[in-house]
Amino acid sequence: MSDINPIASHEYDASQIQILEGLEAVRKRPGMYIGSTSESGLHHLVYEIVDNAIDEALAGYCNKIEVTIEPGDVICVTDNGRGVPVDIQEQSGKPALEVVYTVLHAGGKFGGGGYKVSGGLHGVGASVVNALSEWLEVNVHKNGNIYQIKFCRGDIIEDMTVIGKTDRTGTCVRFKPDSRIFDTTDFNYETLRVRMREQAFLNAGLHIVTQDLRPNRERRDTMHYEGGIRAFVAYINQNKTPIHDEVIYMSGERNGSAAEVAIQYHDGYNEVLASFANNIHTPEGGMHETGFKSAVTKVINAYAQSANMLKDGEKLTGDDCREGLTAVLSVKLEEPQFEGQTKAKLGNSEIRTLVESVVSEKLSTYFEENPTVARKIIEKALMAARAREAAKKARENVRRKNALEGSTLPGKLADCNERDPALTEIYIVEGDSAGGSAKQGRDSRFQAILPLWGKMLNVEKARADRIYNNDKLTPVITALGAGIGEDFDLSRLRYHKVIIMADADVDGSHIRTLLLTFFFRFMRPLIENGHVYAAQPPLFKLERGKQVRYAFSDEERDRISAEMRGPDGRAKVDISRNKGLGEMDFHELWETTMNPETRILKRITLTDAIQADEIFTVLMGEKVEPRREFIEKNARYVENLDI
Ligand code: TSJ
Repeated sequence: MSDINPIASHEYDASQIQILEGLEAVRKRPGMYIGSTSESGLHHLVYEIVDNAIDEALAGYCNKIEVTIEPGDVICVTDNGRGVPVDIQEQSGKPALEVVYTVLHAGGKFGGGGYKVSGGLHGVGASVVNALSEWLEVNVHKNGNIYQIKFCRGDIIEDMTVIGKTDRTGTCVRFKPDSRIFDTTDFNYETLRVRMREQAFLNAGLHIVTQDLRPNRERRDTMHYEGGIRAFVAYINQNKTPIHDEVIYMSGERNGSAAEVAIQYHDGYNEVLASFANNIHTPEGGMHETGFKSAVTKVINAYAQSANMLKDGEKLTGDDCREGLTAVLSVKLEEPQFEGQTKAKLGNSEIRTLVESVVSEKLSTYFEENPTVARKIIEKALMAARAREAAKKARENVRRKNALEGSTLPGKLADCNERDPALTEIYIVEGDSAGGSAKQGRDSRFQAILPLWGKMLNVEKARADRIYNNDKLTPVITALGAGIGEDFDLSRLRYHKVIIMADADVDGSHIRTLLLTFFFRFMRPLIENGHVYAAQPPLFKLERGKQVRYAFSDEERDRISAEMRGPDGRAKVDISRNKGLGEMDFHELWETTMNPETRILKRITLTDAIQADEIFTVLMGEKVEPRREFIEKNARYVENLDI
């Protein structure tokens, strides 16, 4: 180096000092660069390296990436891209490969042939991984040579040298995270696999292989999706029932930015919107999501309007339009601005306009060309809107009632003595006479009784929203004490077991359907948290002399009657079909249906409630055809419904 001019040499030394300070800072405050030194920070190292290979794939030069956990928690990331440049960089007089690993913030964006779009969450790059690794080595296949360089805790310990010949190109990075820095160095294969699968979905056509070579936990997965984000949406919906077969795909670009969107509606209620900017997940949303949402709402309302599907003044809100929607939204842009608490929110406002115009144009066109799908989607949004309206009215009704009457408990409620909700139960009982027996038969220490409706509510004549405005449901809301709809607060629930007690006949099944639908739509957490039960009154009463027993199914009836007849088989056993709750005396009701020692309760699951809701929708709906179909199919259960 003695023949280098002294000024240049001086500059070289100065920049060297700066570099050392840079990586020193990373080791002093690793959290600043990778978030934390816990498990999440550890895995972040892998993403940081993989992001560089993904960038190469985005640039169109790489179609295969392998991520391997080797024994000893060593990570190896390999790609088949062009290979990190190895030529000498003018500013530093060092091989570009060395600069990438030793200069903070030097990403993959050097050289004229670099690419426009780049990931790298905080733009920290490979040097941070190097600084936080006990050792790190890189092999670059390029120009027919294999170049190697080695580092130890960020310091170079072997200059770049050629170690052999090759006929391919690519980069291979191996590193062992520094156990002095990290709380744990035990990699979770599943965490890496899920992250890599997401990347495979986001980069259509890219092959990703993940491997675990650690003893006794060997695994290997290959991931490759030609469909890209369409396949991502299909994957998310795999256990759901889509309401249209095809995933709708839209894309467009402008001024060096690109947007891709894939959507599909299913028959459920959840909305899943997964958004990405430069392949980085943005769970906090941002401008791309804002543009997407406003376009979807606009297009759906415009189509519904032009197809005359809206009543006068009716409008579909954004939430209505996204009920049951699964969407993946991926944008690429030159200078992503990540904001928010966890830097997971996209701030670039130009992206909102791009996504909004892509979705507006492409989705309208899709609707024009696929009117059947458009109608299905709009009908779904209309259902959501009408349920929302009904819920709002019901809430207002309850608020108004409470204001008028105070929050006094309903007069018909026979409350229990115990005050701890975890220990109490409420029986919601169909009919006054059954209500009377239940009040007499109960254990009033912990069982409350709320009789509903002297007579069966004439459900078939009432429209869905009127049911919820119906005064008959107000006592249920006040007795449970936890509010309704958006105001529902599970922590205020007055009884942890809510037991619906209704007959096994048509009227009983109406009440159950109605109550479950009501809970499902307006007190869903009640069902989700397993607080709702159906009492199971016995179906048969068996008598031999003074001996009385009950059976809950045909099989049980036969078994018990055989038992009661005894081995000689000549005794006479009277079997009667239970006529209904109202006809049992209080003692019988307690023994068969209410005594925790002997009763059978069926816990209502969300699936049960969804089923009830569907039955209800068909029964209450304004469409005659599906209702008739339903009734014909289920004639046994709804025989005395008059339509
Ligand atoms: F950054 C890194 F070292 F961590 C890393 C980089 C890790 C891995 C696994 C792969 C890579 C990487 C970098 N793969 N491919 C590249 N490509 C370049 O750096 C490259 C190659 C050629 C040109 C060119 O203009 O000719 C430009 C670039 C950025």
